[in-house]
Order: sequence, then structure tokens, then C-alpha cells
Amino acid sequence: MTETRPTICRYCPAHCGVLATIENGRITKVSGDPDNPLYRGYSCVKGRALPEQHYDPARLLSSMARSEDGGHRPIASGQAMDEIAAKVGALVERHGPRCVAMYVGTNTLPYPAAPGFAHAWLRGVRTPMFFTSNTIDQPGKQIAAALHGAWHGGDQSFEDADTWLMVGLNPVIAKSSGAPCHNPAQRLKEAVSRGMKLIVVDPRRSETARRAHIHLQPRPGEDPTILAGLLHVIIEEGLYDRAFIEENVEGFDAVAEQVKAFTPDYVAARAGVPAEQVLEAARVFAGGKRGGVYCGTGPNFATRGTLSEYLGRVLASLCGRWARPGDKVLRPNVMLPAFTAKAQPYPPYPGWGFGEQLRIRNLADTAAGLPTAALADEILGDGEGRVRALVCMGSSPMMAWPDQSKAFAALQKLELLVTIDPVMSPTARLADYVIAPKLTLETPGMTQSIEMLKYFGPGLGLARPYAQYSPKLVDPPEGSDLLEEWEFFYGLSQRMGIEVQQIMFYGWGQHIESPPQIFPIDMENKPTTDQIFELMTQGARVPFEEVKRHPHGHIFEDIDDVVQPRDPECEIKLDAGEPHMMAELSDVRAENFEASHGDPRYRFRLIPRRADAFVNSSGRTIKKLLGNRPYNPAFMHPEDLQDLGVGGGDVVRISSEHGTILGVVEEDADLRRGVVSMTHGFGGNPTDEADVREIGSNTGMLMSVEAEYDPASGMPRMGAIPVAVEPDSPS
Ligand SMILES: Nc1nc2c(c(=O)[nH]1)N[C@H]1C(S)=C(S)[C@@H](COP(=O)(O)OP(=O)(O)OC[C@H]3O[C@@H](n4cnc5c(=O)[nH]c(N)nc54)[C@H](O)[C@@H]3O)O[C@H]1N2
Ligand SMILES: Nc1nc2c(c(=O)[nH]1)N[C@H]1C(S)=C(S)[C@@H](COP(=O)(O)OP(=O)(O)OC[C@H]3O[C@@H](n4cnc5c(=O)[nH]c(N)nc54)[C@H](O)[C@@H]3O)O[C@H]1N2
Ligand code: SF4
Ligand SMILES: [Mo]
Repeated sequence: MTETRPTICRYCPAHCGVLATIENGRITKVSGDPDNPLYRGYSCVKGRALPEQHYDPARLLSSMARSEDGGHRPIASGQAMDEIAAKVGALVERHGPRCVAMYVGTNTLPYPAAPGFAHAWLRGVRTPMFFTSNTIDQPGKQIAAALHGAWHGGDQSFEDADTWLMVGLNPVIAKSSGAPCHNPAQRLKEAVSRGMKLIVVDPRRSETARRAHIHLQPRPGEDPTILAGLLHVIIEEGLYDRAFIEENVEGFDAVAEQVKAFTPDYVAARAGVPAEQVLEAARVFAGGKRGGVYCGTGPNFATRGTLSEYLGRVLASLCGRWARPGDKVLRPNVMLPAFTAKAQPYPPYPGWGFGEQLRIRNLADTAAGLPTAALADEILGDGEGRVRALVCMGSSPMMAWPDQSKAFAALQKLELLVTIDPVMSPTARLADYVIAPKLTLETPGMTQSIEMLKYFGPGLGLARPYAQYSPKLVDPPEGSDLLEEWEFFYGLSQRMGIEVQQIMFYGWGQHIESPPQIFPIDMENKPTTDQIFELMTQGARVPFEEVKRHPHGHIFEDIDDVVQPRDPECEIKLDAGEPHMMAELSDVRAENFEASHGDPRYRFRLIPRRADAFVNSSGRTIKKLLGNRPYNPAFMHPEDLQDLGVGGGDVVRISSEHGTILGVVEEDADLRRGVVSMTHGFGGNPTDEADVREIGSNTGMLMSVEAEYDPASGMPRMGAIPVAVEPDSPS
């Protein structure tokens, strides 16, 4: 029997509504869904490879446990949970609960019930050590929101914006933020053709930069300089929104003072862009009426990510680019509880330094969560409270943690490493237990989790009142023994006598919009995923049943909330002159940039980029996605290649102060000269012996978590890495 069913692709955060063809209980095809009102038939290469992901020969069909010989053998899931529960219990008994940590990665988003159960289990174990990939991604977003204050009414709409500034992000490929995630390439094309002036700051003429009215192509890592330069011009020329500032912003004088020295000429000399372009970009941006400023992984990886995000917010605030009274609410809640959006700020709150203190580098909890870049040292450093057990969910430290050699040493030192992963990832190969999970189309899905992304930063999540639910479409492969993520934590909790409570709350940092909802879970009669979804949507704006009535997804146009005016008694202001940020900006200005730019040892800067066919390290076992290039090329400008005497396909050695990797070069005339652009998530573990042309290499090897790091989030330099490049001499 063949049928076609609407569902949600959950391979990346865009969560496109797609169609799946099912033949005799197997998915045979996934394509765009023309009847989906938001995505309108869109799908990408990864979504169309969902059948290959589900039936990947490399997929684990049962959990695995480490065997005597250091390899792995299949283990029944119940047995694995028995053993893990006993081992965690024994470690806690001997060393106290803090020795247990969890690291949650990007592949948790497809499973809305997972984080609540994982966190409930951790609370039951009484350990505070909950880490996510967020603090090795763009933690500056939430920390800057804490320092500056977030806007209660939300951001302005892309659909009617006349100017839009994007700093180091590429929504055409990443579909993450900066442009609406429903077919961003098409949305950008439409916006530009209706006259929106797009300004892009990127050392590479990316797929997004190609659409720009102004493309500043600077030296990597100079985003604070450029943003300060734009502020300089806007303040100097009086292009800011006086009325908005008067009502909503404090600290204007402090920031005006700090940006004084960032003249267009200074910015030009330092960032390597024409001074006229800085002037023009500032005038075009401030000259518009509606728009936004968005920073991506580019500036967040290049150190000083918090400062870049902060200056982006200041720029938006000085130009009044936040939703105004009477504007339609861009992200009214649908599967989340209703709230009343107001044209006023949330008050600023502490960005870091509270809660759990880490044992190193003076780091503590932050508005973005505990600093993940410190977790390897929490495992390696002896003494009280040392982390001895790590549970990973939808994540891969060996592919994602900066400083791969340290991550390798740390994972090997653990007394217990458990990971939930559908394949034997480089992390799984080091694990004591690998829990084999069901994949998306074997589980129910819903858009509640991506709706929630709006609390992580401007421009994230859904930009329309849209929702979709999908039932599970197929059973897992016959003979398999698989668990959903939440089932694993439910099983552990049962065995350890932990009562699971789902706690749901929403808001910016400490500002919760509606009272927390607490749902006790029946620990004797195991619920179904659908029953958990029902609990999770109990307070939703639109009843779950109503969302379910629209299998192709629905835009709830009748939710036409408008942003309410400021409360008359509200005195809260956005802070444009936060002292730490002003001090950091002053440090930037004091730097001897000529010396660092001119370091003869490291003439190149390695920068990140996203590959269309992969999401981080996911997809590397899937032949359809790998094509004939199973590695991550080192993209360089053709003239740089010529100078080095190498050509496309040759192998080069890329060395930083902290490590060396090999790279297969590829010409990319869209790059600024002096830049090496390389995606992450490739290569194996440091001791693996494999040809770079077969597996690529891991850029995390070039990073150090202790040499340079953000004092708030602990995030080290992950971009704009000074490197030397030389032809790989045959050994
Ligand atoms: N296909 C695909 N989609 C993904 C992912 C994926 O791996 N593949 N990953 C997902 C994840 S986890 C995330 S966090 C998001 C990320 O989403 P984005 O932040 O949009 O990531 P990129 O597409 O890499 O865009 C970053 C851009 O910054 C530029 N850049 C590099 N260094 C600098 C710099 O120093 N300054 C400036 N101004 N620009 C710089 C790069 O050239 C690149 O064009 O994407 C998500 N979506
Ligand atoms: N050098 C370097 N390091 C980086 C980055 C970079 O650009 N360069 N980017 C950073 C960023 S932005 C992020 S978000 C992090 C990402 O950090 P992580 O999320 O830790 O890394 P991933 O490589 O995405 O690991 C995801 C794992 O999930 C598994 N997986 C795939 N599908 C499923 C599923 O359905 N269920 C489960 N349980 N698992 C699944 C995959 O096999 C893979 O092993 O990396 C960061 N690290
Ligand atoms: S953009 Fe993301 S959600 Fe959409 S089809 Fe591609 S992988 Fe799936
Ligand atoms: Mo990310």
C-alpha cells in the first residue's frame, strides 16, 4: 500500500512541513508539501534524504555497550538502563551528585518531550551540571539581552522592513536566523525585489551577501569595530531616533563617548573595508524606518561575541527598531500560552557569574547556561566535585567541542560516558553505552519547540502564528530495540526512584511570561509521547486539538494581536551604556591591531561556514548527502592558492598556535584574501588513522579553551583563528 502523508522535517531548526510517501510501512520519499500554507512546497536536500537517514545502513538498531576488547556489543535497552542507573547511583553515592553532568546538543530540538524529562532526571540526581551546545554557539545573544534588556514587544517584521543588517550569518544555507526560516532564499529575494536594502557584513560573498545592497567584506573578527563605527556615524550625524531613545533608552552618552574614536577612517584601516562603505551603511540603515540587526555565528565565534551582540542591540535600539504600539505581534504564541506584547523593555538582569560556580577560569552560570567550553576541564581537573559521568543527548563533544585534543582526553578519563545517538559517532565510539533512538518520522512531532526559539535571540523561531503537529508515520525497522529520548530518562528515573515532573515556563532569561506549569508524570503507567504533548500544550494559546485539525500545518491568521503601548507606570529602560560592555569596547580600541593583523607566523584567518548537506556533524554516514566529497574542503581565494603554489584538490597543512590539521583546498573567489573558510563537524578522533580526503578534518583541533575566551560565557576563539597554511609535503 502506498500513501502520502504530511509531516514535519525536523532535520534542522527550520522544521519545514513536508510530504512523506509511505510504501508498506516504509518511507520511500520525502518532498516539499505544496499544501503547507507557510513552507509552500519547499524542502532542501537534507529533508529529501530523510528516507536515507531512517534506513541508513550505519544506523544503530539496538543500543550498544562497551565490550572487553574495547569495541561495542549490542545490549537490550532495558538492560542498558539497569546498568546505567546502577552505575550513576554508585558514582553519586561515592562522589556526590555533582560528578554527574549532561551535555545536550542540537539534535534534541526534534523531540519536544526530551529536554523536560532529561532535566527532571538531572534534578532527581540533584546535580546542577546541565550543559548545552548553546554556550559554544551564540551565548552572546542571551547575555547581551540580559545586559541591554530585551524588548517585550519583540522584533520588527522582515516582511515590511526597509533596511536589514546581517552580521556574519547566512540564512540562505543555515535557515536559522536573520531571515524567516520558511524558505529564506525566497524570502530574501522577495524582500530585496520589493526594495528592502540589505546590508551584509561577511568576509565571504556568501549566498546571502550576494543579495546585499551593501556588502562589507571585512577582515574576520572585526565586528565590534564595524558596529562601533556604524554607531559612530549614526550618532555623529544625528541619525538616531530621538523620541524612541527618550522614552526607552538610557546610557546614550556613555556609548556616544565610547564610539567617538571609531571613526570611519579608523574602521577602514582596522577592518579593511572602505571608509565610504561604513558611512553609506550607517546612513542607509538609519535612513530606513523599519528593520533589524542580526548577528550570527561569524561574530559570535570570533571572540567578543557578547560585545558584538550587545552593540547590535544598541544599534537597533538607537534607531528604534523594535516593535511599536499598534504593530502586529510578529511572534504571538500559538502552541505556547498567550501573552500580551507591550512596547517596553524587560529590565536588564545579570548576564553571568551567578548560580553554580565552575572550578576553573572563574566561570559560573550565565544567561545562556553553564559554559560548555569548561566541561572538559571539569572532567580532567582532579579534586572535589570532578565530573566523572557524562550523558550526551543529540550531541557529539568529539565533533563539536572546541579544543578537540582536550575533549578527547576528557572523554577518555570519564568513568561513565553515555550517549544517545543513532550512529556510532566519534563520541559514541568512546562511550560505555550508546542508546539507539527512534528517528523523527517514527515519533510524533510538533512546532512548539521552534516557537520557543524566539526566547534565544531576535530573528529566531517562527515569524508567523504557525503551528503543525505530526503523528508518528512509521514503525521503527523490524527487530529493532529503540527508545525515544524521554523514554530513556523515564526509564532511568523509574530505576532510581526519581519522580519526573515536567516544568514548563517561557520568557526572556529571568522574566517569565506566564506562571510555570508543573505536570507530574505517572511513574507506573508509562504515558505515550502524544499524552506528554497534551500536557505540554495544556496552556497553549490554540488548543492542541485545533492544531491537530490541520495536518498540513496552519497559519492562525485570526491571531491578530497588536503590540500594546508601554504601561503608564513602567520606568524600565534599555541600557545602551552597560559598564562591562563599555570597558570591553574601550579595550578593543586600545588593541594594537596592526601587530596582530601583521603577525608573519599566522598570515591567514580560519573562519566557520555551514554546509548545505549537513547539520553540524549529522549526515556524514549518508551517501546521498556525502556525494563524491566526503570531506570538508578548505576554501581559499584563488590568488592565495597561487601564492602558495597549490591548486584545488591539493592538501595543505593548516596550523594555529594550538594545533595542526590537514585540509583539501578548494578555490573560492567569493572569499576575502587571507581567509580560510571551513565547515566543522568533520574528521575523526585524534588517534584515528584515515585519509583527509575520506573524512576531512576537525577544525576544533585548532582551538584552545584556555588561551582566549569570553570572560562571561567561557566561549573560546572558534573563528577568525590566526593560522599558517603551507603545502603538505609528501612524507
Ligand atoms: N545546512 C545547515 N544548516 C544549519 C547548520 C548546519 O550545520 N548546516 N547548523 C545550524 C546551527 S547549529 C547554527 S548555530 C546555525 C548557524 O547559522 P549562521 O550563523 O547563519 O551560520 P553560517 O551559515 O555559517 O553563517 C555564518 C557566516 O559568517 C561568516 N563569518 C565567518 N567569520 C566571520 C567574522 O569574523 N565576521 C563576520 N561578520 N562574518 C563571519 C561566514 O563567512 C558565514 O557566511 O545554522 C543552523 N543551520
Ligand atoms: N569547530 C567548530 N566547532 C563548533 C562549531 C563550528 O562551527 N566549528 N559550531 C558550534 C555550534 S553552533 C553548535 S550548535 C555545536 C553543535 O554541537 P553538537 O550538537 O554537540 O554537535 P553535532 O555534531 O551536531 O552532534 C549531533 C549528534 O547528534 C546525532 N543525531 C543525529 N540525529 C539524531 C537524532 O535524531 N537523535 C539523536 N539522539 N541524535 C541524533 C548525530 O549523529 C551527532 O552525533 O557545535 C559547535 N562547535
Ligand atoms: S530546511 Fe531543514 S527542516 Fe527544511 S527540509 Fe531542509 S533540513 Fe528539513
Ligand atoms: Mo549552533
